[in-house]
Amino acid sequence: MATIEINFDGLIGPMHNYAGLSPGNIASASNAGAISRPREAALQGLAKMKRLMDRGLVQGFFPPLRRPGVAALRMLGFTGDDHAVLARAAAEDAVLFNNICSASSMWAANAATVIAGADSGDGRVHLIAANLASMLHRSFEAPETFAMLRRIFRDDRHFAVHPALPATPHFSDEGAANHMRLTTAHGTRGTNVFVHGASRGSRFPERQARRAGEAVARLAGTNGLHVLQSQAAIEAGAFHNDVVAVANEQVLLAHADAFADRDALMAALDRAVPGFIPIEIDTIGLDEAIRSYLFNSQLITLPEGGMALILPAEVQAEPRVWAAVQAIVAGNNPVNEAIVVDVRESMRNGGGPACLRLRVPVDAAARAAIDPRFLLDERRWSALWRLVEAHWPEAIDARHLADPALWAEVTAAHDALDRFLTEGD
Ligand code: SUG
Repeated sequence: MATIEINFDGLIGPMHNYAGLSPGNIASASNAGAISRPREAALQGLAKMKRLMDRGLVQGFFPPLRRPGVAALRMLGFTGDDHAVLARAAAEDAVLFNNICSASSMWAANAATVIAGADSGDGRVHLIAANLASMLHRSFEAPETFAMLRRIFRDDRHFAVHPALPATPHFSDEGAANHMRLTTAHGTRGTNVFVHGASRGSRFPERQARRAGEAVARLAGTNGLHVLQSQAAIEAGAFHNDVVAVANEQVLLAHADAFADRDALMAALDRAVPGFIPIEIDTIGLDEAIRSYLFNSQLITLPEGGMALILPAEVQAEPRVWAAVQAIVAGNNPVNEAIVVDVRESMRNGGGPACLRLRVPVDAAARAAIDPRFLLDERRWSALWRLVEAHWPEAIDARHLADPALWAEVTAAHDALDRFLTEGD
């Protein structure tokens, strides 16, 4: 079997809510305090996974990290039973409490950076957990994500799972959302592009440090291009590069203003990637790109050949964006299909189809070494669907996260998922 790419989607957790925790992420800020619908959110995510499975792609999933994050609160000195820990934190530090309630691990593109075996120094697939140091709520994910990745990719002959880099602004790392791989085929040696920000007096935080990409490349034993994101993109709300660019095999689809030095990047990729196909879009503004999340689509290779874009439904609401999609699909390039999915609940927190998944390229032996409980077939997908329908809360009011009845409901949902996962042990 040739090397394929498996998408691992974050199953949207039962605590999914809109607390407005991410400055610079315009959707998150503008929906602060809104009512979320965790059950619908998770079902939307599962429906997206099924669309890819139905096209013959291998699909995996990451279970949501447990929230509210009692473990994080214990590390910060809160004691007692779980209820006491949560009650005290809610009473003493409402801001901290909201942060440990975020279901943000759903955005699996931020879980880790993945370096393909064909590019790494030792032939193994390297996964470097992201520290997510720039946002408090996301920083709590790192140690738990590392443990989860170790569990799923535990076979050291095929995978090397690294803990997160030091959690300081110098190494601020948001994972695969700021990494692109260009190559002639998934199994062929490729060129890794690490995109970063820089302190430029932007009104929004620059969430990825150059040193993080450099350290990730060293850890995986690979080289790469380190590319500065344009300030205009960050100012427009592109808090991650994957909001303005996506790559797959030899194709780079990007907004024309995504990078600080577009010419240098295009020239370097032209030299490095045989058959490089840039698709640059300059017919829409950065604002339209960010409202619609056109570039936060998944660009996938179809088993029968050719590529498809998995786009959020919001692209259809913007006539110029939808026209751009039609032009891409009709153009002289491998992208010949547009598949529109509804992930509105995640979109309202700034997470489109691409944010929800981590791409892991594997050959046959590495694929066989993955813990099969985290790979989906029809039966396991249906079981997850039923589990979500039975246990995920219907709605959460972000102003009432400190309600013990909600903690109990969400804990029961996590327990049900844990039982499902340990059945195979
Ligand atoms: O880190 N939103 C996430 C969205 C992440 C999207 N991922 C990618 N672009 N790959 C973030 O800003 C919002 C949570 C809140 O506001 O409650 C949030 O964390």
